[in-house]
Amino acid sequence: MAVASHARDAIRGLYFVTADVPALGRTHQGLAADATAGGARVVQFRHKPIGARRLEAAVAVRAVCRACGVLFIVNDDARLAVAVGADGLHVGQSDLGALDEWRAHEGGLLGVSVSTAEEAFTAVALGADYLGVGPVFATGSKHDAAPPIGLDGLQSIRETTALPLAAIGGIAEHNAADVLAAGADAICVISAVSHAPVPQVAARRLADIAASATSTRSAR
Ligand code: TZP
Ligand code: MG
Repeated sequence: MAVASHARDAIRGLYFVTADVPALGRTHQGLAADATAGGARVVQFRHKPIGARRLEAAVAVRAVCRACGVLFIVNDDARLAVAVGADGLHVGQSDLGALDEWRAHEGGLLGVSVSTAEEAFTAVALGADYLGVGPVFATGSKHDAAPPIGLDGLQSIRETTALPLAAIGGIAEHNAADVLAAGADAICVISAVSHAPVPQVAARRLADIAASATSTRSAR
């Protein structure tokens, strides 16, 4: 099966990007378990500090994903993605150097973060299987995030490509339907789940919003 058609099927609904929140006693693994129990279809392991605990946490998140058949993606680090047998690698604009190492890993998905139509064209040319688009709204979860592109920015990228789009940045229950209506295939969140009073409930609500947007779209 072509990777692109695999991605079309895989990158939709709720896409959870992991975090650990020590102040709330929340770990990558625990939050991945909550998100998938709530209906997340994709989990991306994202942990910036490099060290032994990173590998340990990645392996634990992989176990959660494997147990429920959810797609497991690793952020930034192609070597880690290969080492833990990830289904995909997700890279930002500053991590495109990781691609050669990942390409050797046949059949794995490649996601690339983009904020503009130009970056989207380049990512498509580089062989991306899906695009992470954002930040759509202001976010407190990424200190070096680009300025928000808004729903208009998302829509303009939607017009450039048929690749699946995973929208990210400040997405939560109150704006998720608008993001999906603007053309996102998946809603990608960190804090809307990781900082929610009950992460599993928050994930379920977001997954339900995505499911009803998808069924409205296919009924048209
Ligand atoms: N890339 C663009 S915005 C962002 C990343 C990783 C952070 C999204 O986090 P949140 O809490 O869902 O706004
Ligand atoms: Mg990155």
